[in-house]
Amino acid sequence: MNDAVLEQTAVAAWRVAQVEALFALPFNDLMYRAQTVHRSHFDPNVVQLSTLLSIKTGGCPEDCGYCPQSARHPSAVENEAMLQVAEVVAAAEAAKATGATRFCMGAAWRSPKERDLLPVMEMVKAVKALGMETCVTLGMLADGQAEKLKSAGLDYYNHNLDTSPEFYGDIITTRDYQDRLDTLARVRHAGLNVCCGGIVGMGESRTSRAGLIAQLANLDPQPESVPINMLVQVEGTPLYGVEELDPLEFVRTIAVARITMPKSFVRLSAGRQEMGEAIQALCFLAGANSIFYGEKLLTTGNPEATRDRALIDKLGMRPLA
Ligand code: SAM
Ligand code: DTB
Ligand code: SF4
Repeated sequence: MNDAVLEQTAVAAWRVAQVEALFALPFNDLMYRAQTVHRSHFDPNVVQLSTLLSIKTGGCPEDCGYCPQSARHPSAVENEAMLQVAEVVAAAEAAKATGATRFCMGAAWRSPKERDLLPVMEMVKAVKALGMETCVTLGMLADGQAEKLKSAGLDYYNHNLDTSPEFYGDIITTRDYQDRLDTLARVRHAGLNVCCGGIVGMGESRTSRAGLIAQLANLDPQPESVPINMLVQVEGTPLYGVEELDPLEFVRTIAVARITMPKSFVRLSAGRQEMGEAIQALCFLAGANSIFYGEKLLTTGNPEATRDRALIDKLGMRPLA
């Protein structure tokens, strides 16, 4: 593939074939390109730290094939009540004390009910008052809800496209791709920062991974934050036992996200606990510059903060202040 085909201007949309061509580059060439792009927009030795908290766990009516919180899967996690604002503030204070700059609150909802929005707004306000960036992920939003969250002090809304439009129906049947794009448009319209990414390792093809990246890169403007999750296989979910993705293909996905979304924070997200330090280091070299930090994601494990600090140190990197 010659360079002209791989070149991309700011205005033209990424075609899936162009993104596939990036995936197909020799590994060293791909890493070099990703690192070059990365260095023209970011300090390559700085990593942003976001801590997650599940503010409403389990009992979700959706059927996402990867998710342990769907009530439709046999060994789903317990359906719990929403946390109290004071519990959330305590967790955010602890996250801030360990060095996180952003606090992300997730709820296992298809979409938030109006009556649920008030306590979430209180949480956002209280976390913001600690001097942290705030993010929530609550499912699909109706008109006006993003504006309410914005008025409470919300900085980011996370809503993932998860996979390519073509593979999507194999993973989720209870909402469609357009529903997700509509929520992302509402988030953008309200003046919030967009956090939008996906999951790989769900048995998708490389073309599907390229399709996901093309969708993300063609959002206009591009998302400020792009979480790339490696599927965490949870027993009892439909995707448990799916063939595992080669870790180097995960690194390639990070590199392609970096090249196509040069100014976005690309987050090396779920799946780090199952990854060695060497693969994580390659992800940073490929242009990842954010991680989830703290021993838990939403319901599954994540490396201990002390281990992550040791890794960041070992690589001569430093957390974004
Ligand atoms: N319920 C809301 C929704 O789906 O929009 C918000 C929370 S949901 C758990 C947020 C994201 O977590 C999903 O879009 C998916 O990308 C990711 N996720 C969930 N389970 C995962 C798993 N087992 N492995 C990797 N990522 C996962
Ligand atoms: C995202 O892309 N990944 C996070 C966050 N956004 C909300 C969630 C990962 C969840 C992993 C499975 C779990 O812990 O339940
Ligand atoms: Fe529900 Fe979100 Fe899990 Fe899907 S990913 S089952 S919407 S909590």
